[in-house]
Amino acid sequence: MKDAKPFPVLKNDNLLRAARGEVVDRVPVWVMRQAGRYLPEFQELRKLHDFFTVCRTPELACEVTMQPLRRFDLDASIIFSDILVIPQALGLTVEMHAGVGPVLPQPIVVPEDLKRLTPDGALSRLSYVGDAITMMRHKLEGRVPLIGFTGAPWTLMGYMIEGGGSKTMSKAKAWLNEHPEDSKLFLNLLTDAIVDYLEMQVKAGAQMLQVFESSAEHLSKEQFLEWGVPYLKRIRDELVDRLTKKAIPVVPMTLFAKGAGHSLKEQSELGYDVIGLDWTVDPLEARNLVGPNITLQGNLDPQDMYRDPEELRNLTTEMVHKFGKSRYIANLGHGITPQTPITSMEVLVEAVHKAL
Ligand code: 1CP
Repeated sequence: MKDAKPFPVLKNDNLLRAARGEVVDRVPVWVMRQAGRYLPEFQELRKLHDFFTVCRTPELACEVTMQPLRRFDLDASIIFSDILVIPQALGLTVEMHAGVGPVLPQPIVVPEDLKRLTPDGALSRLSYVGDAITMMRHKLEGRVPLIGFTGAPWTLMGYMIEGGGSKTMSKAKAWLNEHPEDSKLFLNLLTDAIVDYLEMQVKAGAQMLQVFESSAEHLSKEQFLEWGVPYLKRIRDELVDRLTKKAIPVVPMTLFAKGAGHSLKEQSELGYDVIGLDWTVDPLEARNLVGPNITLQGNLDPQDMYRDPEELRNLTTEMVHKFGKSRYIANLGHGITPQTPITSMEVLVEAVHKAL
């Protein structure tokens, strides 16, 4: 790496200990999308810079990554980026439209369009993420671990076919039925790019990794087992294999498959250290399904962040009591939403730390 200085020693490693099943001083807590639109300082910075300019400029990406840590006593940071940087690196244009979200004006419509993707050199086009991670490790001064992340193959395929977010993912689901062989090709191409990308993030300094399979919610259990699981397994297996061969320490990995509470047992068999839960899953049932050797992460309903502080405090305490202090990382069951009051984050973090 360009910056050869050793990284500062980690002071609060509760997140990593929880992921490995070791004893923690306190239940670690972080929040998906903790750097984002609910923070006025994020909104201010976004008035000055386009979304992908923030992602591509390490100083700006680090500033935004640091913003929630200045306000809240969080136990993790997550590098500011987006899952759609991979489709971009594969040659698709991705625009961020205010109030809409990501838009891909030239989506993959027919199997022939796969030829437009440019996997050669994709990793070098993502080097800015590695630069931001390395810079962030220094700026954190060892305060908390830094999480790297990626979108999972099915979720990325969905955005690339739909041309953006979709309530149904119906075009992408039609591909699975109408072009099963090309769908496999597509998912394998994405899996290869993802493994390269995660290896690069670990080399750059990511201390933990999360794979976002956010669009699992659109698949039936049978479809998730066919179109999600094999690729999620290959990501984990190949990454471990590559790092091990290069004598690079393997970092803990989280799988967050939103809406796949139907397959927790299957998810727990893929080799990930942590399984992220959305809020539809009952903590005790999840623990029964995954057994004692997996860490669970989640899973307060992001909507609960709009409740009175007292109610939010009680719900959070109750959640932590259900999961317990061992093998647990507190989080929401999906990303924090833009109108969330800042005070709710304070209440959440404090309630987690005081619960046990
Ligand atoms: O203009 C803005 O500032 C846009 C808001 C925004 C932000 C803050 C988007 C657009 N992405 C992000 C950052 C982001 N995205 C992070 C940052 C790190 C952190 O957690 O603090 C992460 C982890 C993501 C991941 C991401 N992007 C996911 C997976 C997690 C999830 O929410 O399910 C997905 C599906 C996306 C796509 C995306 N990017 C942005 C939006 C609004 C969306 C969702 C669009 C949709 O499906 O309708």
